[in-house]
Amino acid sequence: MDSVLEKRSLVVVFLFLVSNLAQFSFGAVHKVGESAGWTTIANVDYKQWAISKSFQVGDIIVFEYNSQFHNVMRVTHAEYKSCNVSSPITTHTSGNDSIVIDTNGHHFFVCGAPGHCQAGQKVDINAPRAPRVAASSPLGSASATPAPPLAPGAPAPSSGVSLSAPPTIPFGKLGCMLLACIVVGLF
Ligand SMILES: *[C@@H]1O[C@H](CO)[C@@H](O)[C@H](O)[C@H]1NC(C)=O
Ligand SMILES: *[C@@H]1O[C@H](CO)[C@@H](O)[C@H](O)[C@H]1NC(C)=O
Ligand SMILES: [Cu+2]
Repeated sequence: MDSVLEKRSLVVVFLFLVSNLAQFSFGAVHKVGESAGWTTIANVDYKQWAISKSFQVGDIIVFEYNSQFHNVMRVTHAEYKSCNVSSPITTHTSGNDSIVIDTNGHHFFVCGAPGHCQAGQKVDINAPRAPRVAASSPLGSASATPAPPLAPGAPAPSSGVSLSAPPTIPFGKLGCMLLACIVVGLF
């Protein structure tokens, strides 16, 4: 009896730790345009690139480019849409700019060189409030569906937990509640 309970609580503690590690892990680094970088000559579809990524607060966006020809300007949504670079929020010109995504929501970047934004050198970095479940790995979204809720007292699942996809926050809360139940049950 005791050992079953112990095993179960160990599993729950483990899952709880994993879910929290995933939540508070260090920010991922995303290089805009991958090897092509931030440019107009490679015909990079920055919209498609951004859609294929999962951005979160704390992530680092790297713009790598030839600073003789390009720059990076953070602009408003309206300015992004109209490629208006007359009053950017911030301007980066190093040629190797690391920008930390420090808030949820959309972050709009364009190149300020004449005609470049119109030619498609613009990117919308969206860090949604709830972390996207879609896997960012090239292997595809193997487990895009969230785990079904656990019935109270049901044994914790020993399989079906994918380490490639970060656990969702409700799962962490559920793990927390289960942990509390088991701790209370032990004493
Ligand atoms: C560009 O944006 C600035 C500041 O938002 C605004 O004053 C200006 O009218 C805009 N220009 C165009 C052509 O929309
Ligand atoms: C840009 O900076 C990163 C580190 O921040 C470095 O690893 C990379 O080599 C740099 N790239 C260039 C072209 O300097
Ligand atoms: Cu440019």
